[in-house]
Amino acid sequence: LYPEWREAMQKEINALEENGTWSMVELPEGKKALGRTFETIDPRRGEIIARIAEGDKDDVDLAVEAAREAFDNGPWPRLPGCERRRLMMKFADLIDEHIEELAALDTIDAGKLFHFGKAVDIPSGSAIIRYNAGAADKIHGQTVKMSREMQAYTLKEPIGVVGHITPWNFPTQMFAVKVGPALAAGCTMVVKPAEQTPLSALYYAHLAKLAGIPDGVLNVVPGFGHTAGAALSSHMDVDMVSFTGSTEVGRLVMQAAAMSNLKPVSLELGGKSPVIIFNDVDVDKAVDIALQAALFNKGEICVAGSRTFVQEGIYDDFIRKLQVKMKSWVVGDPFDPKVTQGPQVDQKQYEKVLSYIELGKKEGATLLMGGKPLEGKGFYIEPTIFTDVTDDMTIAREEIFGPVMSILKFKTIDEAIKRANATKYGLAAGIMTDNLNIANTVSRSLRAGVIWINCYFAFNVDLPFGGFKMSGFGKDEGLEALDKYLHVKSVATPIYNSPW
Ligand code: TXE
Repeated sequence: LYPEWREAMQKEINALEENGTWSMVELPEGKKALGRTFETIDPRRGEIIARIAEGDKDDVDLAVEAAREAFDNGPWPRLPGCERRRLMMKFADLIDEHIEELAALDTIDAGKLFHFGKAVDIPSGSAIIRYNAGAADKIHGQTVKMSREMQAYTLKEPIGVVGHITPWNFPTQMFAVKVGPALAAGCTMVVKPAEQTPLSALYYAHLAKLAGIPDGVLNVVPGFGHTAGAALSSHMDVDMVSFTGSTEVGRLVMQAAAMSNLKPVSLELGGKSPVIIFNDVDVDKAVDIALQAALFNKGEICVAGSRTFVQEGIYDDFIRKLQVKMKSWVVGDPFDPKVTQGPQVDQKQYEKVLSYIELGKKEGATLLMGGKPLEGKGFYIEPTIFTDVTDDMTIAREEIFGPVMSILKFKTIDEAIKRANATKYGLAAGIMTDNLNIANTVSRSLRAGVIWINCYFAFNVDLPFGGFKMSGFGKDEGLEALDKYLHVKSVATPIYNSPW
């Protein structure tokens, strides 16, 4: 870690110890914390960073109780929107003031690139909070003239107590895209961060409190999925669940919601996104984009461009240029600014990725480069590129969630569309061509929630994000995300002696 950062953290820890305010939660009388903890691991060395309080069903019950009370009787849903906006803006400002600490927490907890975190992850988190803060006082219904004798209007009301279950690959953005719109809508909430990366979520809760967001509005319960996560999704007093994670667990969350109080759910799940590169492109540029699409964030991103379709006319040139480009790809400690790829998040994901690499070799794909773990401590894997991949191979069908690029050759536009769509997922897709007709035809033909033409990862707070098919439903980001946390109520009333 950077010495200045360590010093600042130490000061903060000393102050907390002196004030005796280590526990930020005052438990109601008669309730006792269970005192169980779990370890969070630094993937750079596989060593323990800290022991975290392990929330279980009882803790989720307490947090939901607090959120319920804050929703039913507290100020948050009743504040004028501009007041919620003011407090959320303060929250966003505090995030910006703590960029360094937050980026460092996500680096030691998730193995993410520190400099990228400082420049992009954390500022985009505060931008998401700010965007939603700006919407907090612009939540409107409609007026409807039903007939000459009847008129009606709609009210948009906060949906209630929300459960947010988040994954570990983007601890900050996942927290912000869920909490931001729910806060703006006037909801209260319980966040269950991924057990691999609970640190920054706890820090965000601390900053929200400093910003003046009232007690009970934003609760964070770290813990495991099958206990704390399951308790949240099956809770009778939670009015909605917003989940990001694997398709398998998304199904469990939906099932729990259906079997409890039929709460609505939004699911942002896995993907197997295609990047389709046509003959007419600038190959150097295409290599840059396709490489980032497949390997960015060590492949731990739901929209990873993990199937690279290259048209036969440029195939050989593409492979040659890719090999040259890979020489500047550096795997190592994510605090080092020269490094482009850090370690996988934990032992489980590390082993999962290595087993997919073995499957790729066994099923007949050509290993162009990489394929091995790095020697020494930590969950580092060489960036791995397979060529001659065919659609039926496991590496072309299943989400690997690691630094593995699979290259597939195609001949015609129709063939590319058909093969790109031949997946149970539908999250994102990349198209690279200078031909407008091809770009338009292919973008309309792909069954995916996000299409990037001549770019990749073009996220924006104002652009709805979410998948089709088994990649889930419901949007994070954009004003669509706010709508998820609002009920629409229709109010009708007769009108007498209307002239019209
Ligand atoms: O995901 P889980 P895991 C994919 C990716 C990855 C695989 C497994 O392919 O390799 O999923 O990762 C909580 N009820 N994605 O096992 O288990 C869990 O505690 C309620 C894609 O880490 O889905 C965590 O907070 N909650 C994805 C969250 O679900 C439960 C990002 C996600 O963990 C639960 C992450 C249960 N029964 C993984 N079980 C994306 N879309 O970006 C677990 N959880």
